[in-house]
Amino acid sequence: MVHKVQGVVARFKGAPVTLETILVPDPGPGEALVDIITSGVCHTDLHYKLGQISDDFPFLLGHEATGVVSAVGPDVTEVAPGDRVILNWRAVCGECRACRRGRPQYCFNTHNATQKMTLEDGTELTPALGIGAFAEKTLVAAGQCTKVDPEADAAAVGLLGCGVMAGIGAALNTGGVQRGDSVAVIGCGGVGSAAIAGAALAGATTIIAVDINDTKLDRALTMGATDTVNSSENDPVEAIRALTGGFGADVVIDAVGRPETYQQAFYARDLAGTVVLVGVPSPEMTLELPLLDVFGRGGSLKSSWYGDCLPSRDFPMLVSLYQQGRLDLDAFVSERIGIGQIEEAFDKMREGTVLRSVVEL
Ligand code: PAD
Ligand code: ZN
Repeated sequence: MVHKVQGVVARFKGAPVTLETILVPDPGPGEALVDIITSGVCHTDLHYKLGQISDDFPFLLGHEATGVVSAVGPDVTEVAPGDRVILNWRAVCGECRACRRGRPQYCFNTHNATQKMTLEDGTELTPALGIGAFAEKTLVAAGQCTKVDPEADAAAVGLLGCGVMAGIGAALNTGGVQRGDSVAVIGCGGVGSAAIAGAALAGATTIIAVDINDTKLDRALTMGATDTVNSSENDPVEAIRALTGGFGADVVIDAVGRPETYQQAFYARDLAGTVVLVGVPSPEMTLELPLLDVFGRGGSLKSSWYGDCLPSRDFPMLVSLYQQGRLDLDAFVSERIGIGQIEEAFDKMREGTVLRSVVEL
């Protein structure tokens, strides 16, 4: 059976998104059909719409989602109809060279549903990050579903499906933030704020929030930041050094992903410190650094795919911390909107007035 539902589609590069009827097939082998409850609006959705990720239009947008499994393919055992799940975009294969070496968080062969969702005229859709959750139903690989406690607020925990997990994981998993560390986070949107919350969770004692927007900086203080720097007014490298005894931070997280913010992160860390790039650059961006500085400053330069998370390990743990009141996921939900309000949500994201708009289906 094919399900006819409403979904938010980006048809052409830069064109406003449109609400379309889409066709979603029943799950085949290895697949799960999910009724979406909530889906957050992430900057990555905007990157897709602007053609900054690929040219595989039309895209079915949305990927930070909580849902309920409504049907599964014949061989699926990990989830069952009725399960409350958070969707993830890195279902591990278990067989690639990373998985075989016991590092499934780096899986080099993550997969999505095999069958395609389409427009009514048969045009195949490319689901954002292999999910496509601004839709009443979506089809994913069963491994993209992680079962969580249905009592937890869907809008809040669904954000673990992308931006919030990427940020927390950038601090905890990729950055390896330790008790007593100093941490600076450049860019305090959904991802950067989550990195701040992650650094606080790990016991960092100095957490410096850097942004060009004072509203974001004020909010960062409520997420665990101890200091703020408006980098449109002050040199962030000097400011971070001044706040860390003249040395720089142990871990600097770039949650913007531009050559200039990466360069700030590179020079704002202490000797032997760590830089984590979690913001996603666009294809035309390049970086030039003196190689002697790369050598002389030591430490490590890391990129963070999805916070190097393992959804089966990290989602239930973070949901539990949320339910215990130790991780304030509610603070990331700035507003709850309808499926027809994605363009307004993109505008608010650009203006910097929201951390996350969350669509309720
Ligand atoms: P957002 O738009 O909510 O936040 C971006 C923040 O950066 C805003 O607060 C801006 O004010 C701030 N900013 C912009 N330019 C600068 C600058 N030059 N200096 C300092 N601050 C600046 O986006 P988001 O938090 O949803 O996403 C941030 C990035 O992370 C984006 O590139 C997104 O695609 C990426 C991302 N990566 C992963 C991953 O797995 N690596 C996952 C999810 C999102
Ligand atoms: Zn995202």
